[in-house]
Amino acid sequence: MSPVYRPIPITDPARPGAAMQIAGGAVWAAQAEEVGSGIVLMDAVPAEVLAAWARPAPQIAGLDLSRPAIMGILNVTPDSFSDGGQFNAPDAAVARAFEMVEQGADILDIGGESTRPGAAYVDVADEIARTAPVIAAIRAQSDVPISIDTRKAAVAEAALAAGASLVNDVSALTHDPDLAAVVARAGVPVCLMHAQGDPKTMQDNPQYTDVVSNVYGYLEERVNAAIKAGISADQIMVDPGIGFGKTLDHNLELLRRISAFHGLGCPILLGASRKRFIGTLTGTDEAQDRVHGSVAIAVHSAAQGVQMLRVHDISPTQQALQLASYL
Ligand code: HH2
Repeated sequence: MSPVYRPIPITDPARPGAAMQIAGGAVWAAQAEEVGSGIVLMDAVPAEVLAAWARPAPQIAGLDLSRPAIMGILNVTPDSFSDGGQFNAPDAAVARAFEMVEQGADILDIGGESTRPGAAYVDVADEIARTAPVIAAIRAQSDVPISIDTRKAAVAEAALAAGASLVNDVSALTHDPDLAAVVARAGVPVCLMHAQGDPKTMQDNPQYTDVVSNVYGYLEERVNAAIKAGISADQIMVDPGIGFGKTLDHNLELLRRISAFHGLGCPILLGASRKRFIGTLTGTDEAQDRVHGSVAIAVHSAAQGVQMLRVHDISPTQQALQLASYL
């Protein structure tokens, strides 16, 4: 396993003259960490990693990622862990979509299959019937970017035909062998997320030698596979997959060291909103009661240079990020 390096983020207005700007955003670095070893000088970081850190983030679905974008979650499912059953009637889903845009969502992520731990598999036809009409209805009234959260080629194809602009695959193009070609042909961006195991079994006993290095290595391999399948390198986002085959300690370690993923040269997307680890740490059993903890993670992530935050609660996240951006 080759070493993984991480820019140690600086957001302080006083920064060393030699500091480098990370991915064209608000975060800088003058020192690095070799994950698992300790702090090293920038000179010790391989040139290709430094080049990846320095490269400004590309636009994704027309969004400027020099500041973190807010991706609003819309689950049109009966069983999602935090909002399941609330928005599965098409009218309620469309109304919720416009409410999120009004509150400051830059992009909407629409999913028709829950991937929460233990979730059941959803038939392709059902998943299309849940998602495509909602996407078409939003697109008929707005040009807001729309992401389809699916692992399946046929669902992505129907969503793209209905007006979706990005494919968000929690299996990083490993679940359905046809999905990479659909993304490549459409020329749309894709988010590749790390998961250990299938939703049904992933929380059974997740294990890593070093979680940051292992997740990094997996995403590096998946980025290369996506490029090989014809997907443009500047249209790929990466996501460490908080809660997908991870213990509390794994999640925390990934969040603390998330700036490591800038080394992949792709914008970073993070989905931590209302997840179980926030409940475990704060004693909040109900997902709806985890808003403040979710906002704290969003502000922390922005300070690590994360470019897109997938969240349920748009207004509080938007207000917190806006304030942080002035400081
Ligand atoms: N998390 C969930 C679903 N999709 N996509 C990305 N890229 N990153 C994530 O962390 C992520 C994701 C699970 O959360 P949610 O959609 O709120 O619930 P459910 O899967 O139960 O529908």
